[in-house]
Amino acid sequence: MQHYPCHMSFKPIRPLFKALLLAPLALLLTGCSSVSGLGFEEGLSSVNDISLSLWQGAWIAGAVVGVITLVLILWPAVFHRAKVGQSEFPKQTQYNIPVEIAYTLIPFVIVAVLFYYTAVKQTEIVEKSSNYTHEIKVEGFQWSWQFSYPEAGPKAVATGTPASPPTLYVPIGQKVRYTINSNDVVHGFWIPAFMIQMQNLPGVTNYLEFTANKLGTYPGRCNILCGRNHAQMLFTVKVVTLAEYKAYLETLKASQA
Ligand SMILES: [Cu+2]
Repeated sequence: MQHYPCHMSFKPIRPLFKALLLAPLALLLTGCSSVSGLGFEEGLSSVNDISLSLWQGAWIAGAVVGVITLVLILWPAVFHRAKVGQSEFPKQTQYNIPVEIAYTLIPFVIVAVLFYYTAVKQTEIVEKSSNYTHEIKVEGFQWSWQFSYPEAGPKAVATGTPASPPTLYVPIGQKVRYTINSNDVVHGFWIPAFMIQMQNLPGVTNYLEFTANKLGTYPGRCNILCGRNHAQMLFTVKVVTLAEYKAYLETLKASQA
């Protein structure tokens, strides 16, 4: 058996190695305390509030897996380098059943945990209630959107075109049920800031209920590739006060008369 003076040759590397290990950890810890949303804006909609802990948990889980993976990569690279003057090929370990079971099971457990929490939050987000106060119909078509407000009668309809994208008016603090469908192909009703997306399917009606909690204007998109002019399926979401919302519905009705 050959003896290598490890403690002699690796001393200068250790501080660097420690720094490499601590840097991502420090970044993670400072990130957690200063930006609790980790890039996720809190309080914009009821959906943001539901999925915030999922978002944070996924980041923390990703960071833990990332740090462990980094250590596993750096450890052999630093401590198991070819020694000076070493000529023999290192011992090879193959078909190690416990190790193979471990690296099959661990990713499975990670996916299962993420899946479980995602399913719990998704169930909460898509839950249908009877206590919503407004209903808005969202119809996707090639290549724009039609928003209808049945509470103001059949004339309260805003139809967009690619040249003139429509605006979806939403009353602040009010639970709205969105009735989502399509009259041609599959589209995707997506408001990135609100963390919501639901497919518009021809022949199927989907429902989504949420409350917008902050006044403002937010971009809306189609996020299903639906044809040549998919990129033009833009819309704007305007969160307004209840009085402004009602006034808007009246002007909408008047403009259709
Ligand atoms: Cu589309």
